[in-house]
Formats: sequence, structure tokens, C-alpha cells
Amino acid sequence: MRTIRRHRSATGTELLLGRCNRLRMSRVRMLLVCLCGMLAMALTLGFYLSSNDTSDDNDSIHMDDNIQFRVPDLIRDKLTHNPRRSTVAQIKRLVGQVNSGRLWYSLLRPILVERLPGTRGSRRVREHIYSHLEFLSAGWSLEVDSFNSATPKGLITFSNLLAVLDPSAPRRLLLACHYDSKAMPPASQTPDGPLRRFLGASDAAVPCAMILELVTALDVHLKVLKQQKSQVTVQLVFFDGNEAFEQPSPSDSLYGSRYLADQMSRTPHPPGAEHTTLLNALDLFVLLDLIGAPDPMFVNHFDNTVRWFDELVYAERRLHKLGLLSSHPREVSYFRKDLNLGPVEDDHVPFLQQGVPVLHMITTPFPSFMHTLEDTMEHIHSQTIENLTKVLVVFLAEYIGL
Ligand code: 1BN
Ligand code: ZN
Repeated sequence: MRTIRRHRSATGTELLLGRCNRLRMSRVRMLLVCLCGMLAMALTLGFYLSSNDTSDDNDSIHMDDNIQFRVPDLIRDKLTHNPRRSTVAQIKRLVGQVNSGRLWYSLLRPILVERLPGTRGSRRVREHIYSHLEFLSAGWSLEVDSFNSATPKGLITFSNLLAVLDPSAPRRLLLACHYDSKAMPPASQTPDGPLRRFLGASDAAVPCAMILELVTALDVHLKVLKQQKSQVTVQLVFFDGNEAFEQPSPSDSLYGSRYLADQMSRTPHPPGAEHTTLLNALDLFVLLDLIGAPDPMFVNHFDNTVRWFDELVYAERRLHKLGLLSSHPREVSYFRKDLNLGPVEDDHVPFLQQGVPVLHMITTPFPSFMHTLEDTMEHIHSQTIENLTKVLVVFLAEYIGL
């Protein structure tokens, strides 16, 4: 009450001063509000910029952000990429998922038919691979890419089967094999004997089945990798037309890989990119071929990817020491650094010629039954392919950081 009275009796000057004070107070309040607004804007801007910052945390880069890539950055990223080391418990858990029964009966058996390009056998094998990948929970994007090519046997339709875990990821680790079988000359048949067909178990039905088993064993992990929008994803390629119809030559062999390398070199990645293509997105091209005979040897073929060959050596050694490989007498049996061999012609060549880093997992010397009717299930050593699949499980899991 007293306060009211005092107000009532205030002089003109006091009233003026009071008004001025109130005015000052409201200005201070306005200033504070402005400052708070500016602070909020600065914080929002800072958060936005840091979430789009590509300098240190590459895991945040993704094509959904519509970022254009630079070739030097992609090269730097692939050269500096390091595998994530698994603990013993993780290794045991990962290789425990490899199922040799599934590999042998569900995955390999349906591929062991004649599968010449453009035939019903080829289509059936393609359908088997496609439907298996479609059934997995990881959510592969699948594509059958068909094209016609002139061959010594006339125009033939070839079909590559492609699977990508996350097509929008900036970088890819590519695992490849060929699913076509070789057309054998009639002279290779036993005279008057029953007609036998070339089945190409090691060439390359087993490598295709191993890749299918690998991604099946890691299915749950790959699903998580995809959900995490990782910077490096996995691509699978099942090539058609690896084999020559006559004597292998640059124009008669590697039909599918020549076509795909050309396609990828013309496809901008990310879509709309001006400087980068799907080929630039390839960290490493891993090719499996001629696998399945007992006691195989694999040598390193390329200096620029020797550190990835070393990873295979290291995975084999760790699995051996943990007692996780069977019929595997020595710590280092398969991946041999003590031997040297020149490069071998195969589906990696068109990619190598375009500068893609290659890891060629091909048995050397070639199996004695290569390109004979004896390349059948009877000559395949199930423990060897199980062991090699386990090595690849560790390799893949550590490369992509599962
Ligand atoms: C591997 C399996 N190769 C053939 N069957 C290697 C090769 C491919 C060699 C094309 C020459 C040409
Ligand atoms: Zn062959």
C-alpha cells in the first residue's frame, strides 16, 4: 500500500526517471533476448557444420548428404584404411557361423551343373545365387546385368550378377568369382562312353559357393553394417563369360569382367558426380578362382596390395593357433610369402588395367584337373574350402570393421 502511495505522490522528475528506468530495463531485456537468439543460431550453425565436417570423421560421410567426392580423397582413404582387429572371442564367434554342410549341400551342389553362357544351366545357377542372396536378412541390392557380345560361336547373351549391400556408400570392397563353366571340345569326351559334362567344381563353382557362405555366415553383422551407414560397403560380383570358347585371347575370354569394368568406369558415383565413378569407389577387388583341391597354395601377385595379402597370412596363422582349422598341419600352409609368381590372366585384368587394387586368390600351381572333366566334387576337399572360408570371414569382418 505504501508503495502505491509513494508512486501516487511522485514528482514529474521522479516520474520521468521512473519511465527512463523502465525503458532501460526493457532495452536490457531486449538485448538479452537478442543475445540468446544469436547464441542459439550460432550453436545450431556450429552443430550443422560439425555434422557435415568431412575432415576427420569419415564415418559420417554418406551419399544421402549429397556430397561430391574427390578422387585424391578416395585414394587417400583406401590407402590409409586399416582393418579392425578382432579379439579371440570375436574370431571364435565369427568363424563359428561358418557352416560347411550348408556350403557343401545348399550352396555348392546347385552350381555343379553345366552353365554355359546363355543356356538354361546358366540361368538356373544365376537364379540359385539370386534367390539365396534375396533370402538373407542383410538386404542386398541385386541386379542381373545382361549384354550381348560377339564370340567365335556367334552373338551370345551373357549375364553378370551383381549384389551391393549399401549402394549409396562411398567406398566398396568387391568380392568376385565367375559362375560360367567352360565349353569343352568334343574331343575331351571319352570315346563311346557316357556323355559327361564339364562341371568346373574348382573353376569356379566352389569360389562362388564360398562367397555365398561367407555372406551367409556374416548375415546379421552385414545387416548391422548397412544400418550403420558405414563408409565402406561390400559388393559381390558373379561374372559370366570368364572362359574362352576357343583359345583364350583378349577378345575371346573375360566377357563379363571386360563389360563390367567398362560399365563401372562410365557410371558416376555418387549419381550425378562429375569426377568420380563406381571404379573409383573400389577399395579392393578380391577375386577367387580355382579353389577346392587339397593343399592349395596362394601367392601374392601385386606389390600395391601386399598388405592385404599379409592379412590373409595373419588370419590363417591366428585361426591355426586357435585350433579353428581342420586338416591344417602348419601355421602357414595356404598363403605363401616365400614363393613368387607372375600375374595370372583372369577376371581381375580389366579392373587392374583401370588402376583398381587387386587381390587375386587363385591356386598356384593350377589344380592338375583344371579344364578336364575331372574337375568335380570328388576332387574337392571339403575341409580346405571350410578353412579358406573361415580365413575370408576374418579378413572381411576386419576389413569392414564388423
Ligand atoms: C581361370 C579359370 N582361368 C580360366 N579358368 C584363367 C584364365 C581366364 C586364363 C581367361 C586365360 C584367360
Ligand atoms: Zn577355367
